[in-house]
Amino acid sequence: QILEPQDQQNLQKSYTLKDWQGGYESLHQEFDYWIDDIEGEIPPELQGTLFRNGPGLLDINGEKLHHPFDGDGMISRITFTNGRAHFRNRFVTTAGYLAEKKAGKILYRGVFGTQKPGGWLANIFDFKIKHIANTNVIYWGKKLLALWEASEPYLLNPHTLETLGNEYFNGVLSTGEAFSAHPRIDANGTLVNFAITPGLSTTINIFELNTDGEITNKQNHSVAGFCFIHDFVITENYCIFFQNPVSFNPIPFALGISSAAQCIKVQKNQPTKIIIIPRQNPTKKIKILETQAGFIFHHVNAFEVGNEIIIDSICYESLPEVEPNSDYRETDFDANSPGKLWRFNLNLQTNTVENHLIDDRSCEFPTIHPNHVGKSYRYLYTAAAHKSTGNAPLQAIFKLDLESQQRQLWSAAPGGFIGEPIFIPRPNSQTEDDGWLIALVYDAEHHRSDVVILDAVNLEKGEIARLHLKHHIPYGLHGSFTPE
Ligand code: 3ON
Ligand code: FE
Repeated sequence: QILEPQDQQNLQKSYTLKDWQGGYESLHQEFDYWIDDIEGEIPPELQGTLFRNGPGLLDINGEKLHHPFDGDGMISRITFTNGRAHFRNRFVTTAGYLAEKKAGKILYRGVFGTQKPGGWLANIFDFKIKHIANTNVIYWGKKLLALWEASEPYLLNPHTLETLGNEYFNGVLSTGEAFSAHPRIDANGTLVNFAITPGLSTTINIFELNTDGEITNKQNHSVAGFCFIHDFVITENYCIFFQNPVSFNPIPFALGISSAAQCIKVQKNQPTKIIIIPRQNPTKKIKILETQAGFIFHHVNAFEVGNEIIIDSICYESLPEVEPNSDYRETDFDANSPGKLWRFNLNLQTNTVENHLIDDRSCEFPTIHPNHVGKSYRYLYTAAAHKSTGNAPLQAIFKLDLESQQRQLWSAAPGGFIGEPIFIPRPNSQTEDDGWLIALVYDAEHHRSDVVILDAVNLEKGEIARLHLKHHIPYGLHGSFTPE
């Protein structure tokens, strides 16, 4: 058999596990400095601040966390001004973070497998989970909010990143009430978010916030069964949730044997329920359609065309189980199923769902032009594997033109590992892809992270600028850009 050059390349790995592992070291220090080690040039029109969140600590005083999603949130802030860039990072000083820092040991159970030391006896009947704030950070209504889907937001000073306390939106949220890490901002400038109240049946809460950061609308809906819903999509008229096919058995959690997330099992052959909730008219009934979709963390976007809703999402055939005795640093990428882009066409007239694979490449952390949220769109960008098939760490940025089907790839392989890219429109841009993509790249060779700025029109011409930080930033989750 004669192999194409691309196949030959695909036979070799684009990374080593050792290089990848370096990005999962804790960062203890908090920095403040102007970035002066820069290749290329920061576009002078690029003005504003990129905020990023993610687990900054992967251990507590040397005791390893079981999973990175259990790590304390650390905010990084990169401010672009007149062709220069300033870096600052601070931990979100949640009560749990401060208590564990003081004690010098793990005091709480985490959702994703971290247990208090001492085995099940030390954890049995302890339902207290550490509230962290590690998943997203948004600047909205002049407030900087660090988000984690199982609790209320943390309010931070947008300049110093000092934690100021929890945000309850003038009492609309109550103590402990959740506010997800995946808000969406619609074309009218309204921020829409949700929260899951778990149980045997689940309540989905939906919030709408005005530009002053006030909650102006709150509705809740009860749906049958347990839900693990991390993200959602909006269109002009609907909020849409994919209820992943999972079962939840709380007994091992109660007995101190495993964490809450370890009690969730994906039911591969069961359908996903697509919950369609009207936004404007709460008296209108919610509609539930079914499809086969595996497991979904993130959606790209959704929009309405006549009687159809079109939704693009990243689907996993199965989820790696976070085994109690496993070490995520030893992940066998080949043994896990990759996340792939799928399109779902929901027909609200016939109540049917069709779906098809958009691309075979392993990807995660999709992003689009902010003005196209909930509306038809042409370009999507996502972190992706270097190779076009199979599962591997995120090392590249993939651009897909949904109209022409053209694909572009910028890759940091073999020594670079990438996080979520953010699309920033160029001021006064006329076309949807006229802007920049900014991402943090962990450079294993130098054990430090770079801020990479790409031209979103053409990823393949290489980076416009690469800003070398003085240190690494552990692999993060989500972030956002504000031109202010
Ligand atoms: O659903 C129930 C209610 C609820 C809110 C039960 C529950 C305990 C699971 C729960 C809590 C969920 C939480 C706290 C989820 C937190 C998720 C998190 C911190 C991160 C998720 C990240 C997702 C992805 C896909 C990350 C991918 C990363 C890479 C590919 C590489 O770095
Ligand atoms: Fe997420």
